Amino acid sequence: MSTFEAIAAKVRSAQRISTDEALTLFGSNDLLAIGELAALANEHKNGRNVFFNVNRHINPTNICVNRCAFCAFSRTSGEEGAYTLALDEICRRAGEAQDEGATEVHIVGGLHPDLPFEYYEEVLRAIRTAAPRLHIKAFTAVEIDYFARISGNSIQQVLERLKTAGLGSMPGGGAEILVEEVRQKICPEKIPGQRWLEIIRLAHRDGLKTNATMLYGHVETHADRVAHMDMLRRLQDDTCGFQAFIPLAFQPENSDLKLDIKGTSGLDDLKTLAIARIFLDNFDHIKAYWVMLGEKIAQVSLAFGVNDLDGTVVEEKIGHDAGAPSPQSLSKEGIISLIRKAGRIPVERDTLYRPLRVF
Ligand code: V47
Ligand code: SF4
Repeated sequence: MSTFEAIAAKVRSAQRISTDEALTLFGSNDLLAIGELAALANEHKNGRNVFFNVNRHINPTNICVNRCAFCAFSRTSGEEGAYTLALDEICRRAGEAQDEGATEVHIVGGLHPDLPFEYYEEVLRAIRTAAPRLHIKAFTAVEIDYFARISGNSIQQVLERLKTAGLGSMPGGGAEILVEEVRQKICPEKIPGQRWLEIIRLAHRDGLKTNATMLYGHVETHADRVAHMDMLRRLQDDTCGFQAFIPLAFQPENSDLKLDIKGTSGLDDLKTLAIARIFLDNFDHIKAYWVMLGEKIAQVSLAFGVNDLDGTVVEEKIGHDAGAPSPQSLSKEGIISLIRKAGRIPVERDTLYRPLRVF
């Protein structure tokens, strides 16, 4: 196995590290040394700029047939707290976001047992009419697979129809940990990891950019995290369609995964973000999602290889239903100040990472 010094030499000369080497980094407790390497890898790509965008999350329904064990957001139809937003309400929220300066809506929801595929096309069309300036980033690979099943369409047909209705790109959810043994424990009803990768490959081939997430801090091992990132790195070598990698720290409250844990540690969060920056040499952006990390760790992560902060959000349900202690939203000024105080340059971007304004 490589020593830390051998790995450091590779990172300094911009060479790719192996899965074994990533595991060595996970086994090390020298967080600052790992962070320094990640910061270097990031500086090569992004200098001192840190991206953020102004967006709003809308979750049209929390009714979901999958009921993943880690998910505190989903409900069964008829259960207390189950909801489905009316199209008018979705449009109202999108319009409000546009008026307040957002450039993106982020739309994901449960796999509803009764709504037809046409409903989701309607959602996109209605947003496009109500808020034509917003980029619509919507639907995970898990939802796309479900739409294909309920409509009898192929994945390609579903993607084409959604693009026609206004889909601009896709978020990175549903990946969880792509290793099958882990999925069997945390989300047995969800599509297999290989299917997630297949759908993302088709989306990339179709010209859609996507993100990739990793839900960590539950039953998975370090080897599982590395295997997950390796699958993403291989796909990215083929397609170049991923924009950002977003590690999601597991929030344990109200979830059916009865683990004796209080959530991830700050050390694990920073180490995971830093190793992701080092290992995923073909990803341009590593995004800290402050909703799951908390504002303070998100800010510190900017010295550990992270170059993208998500976002202003406004209202978030998935993490907060699971007990995330972070606030519901961060103002644009709040994000700018957080980046500035970390000694970096805040750059507002659009969904496709075109700079809109340097602060
Ligand atoms: O897929 C569910 C995760 C994801 C919990 O692409 C949980 O820009 C932690 O994917 N604790 C949805 N995480 C959110 C998501 C996302 C968020 C921000 C930006 C982007 C992007 C994507 O939330 C799900 C699942 O992995 N999740 N429950 C929980 N208890
Ligand atoms: Fe449904 Fe997604 Fe929650 Fe799983 S994570 S139960 S698919 S909403």
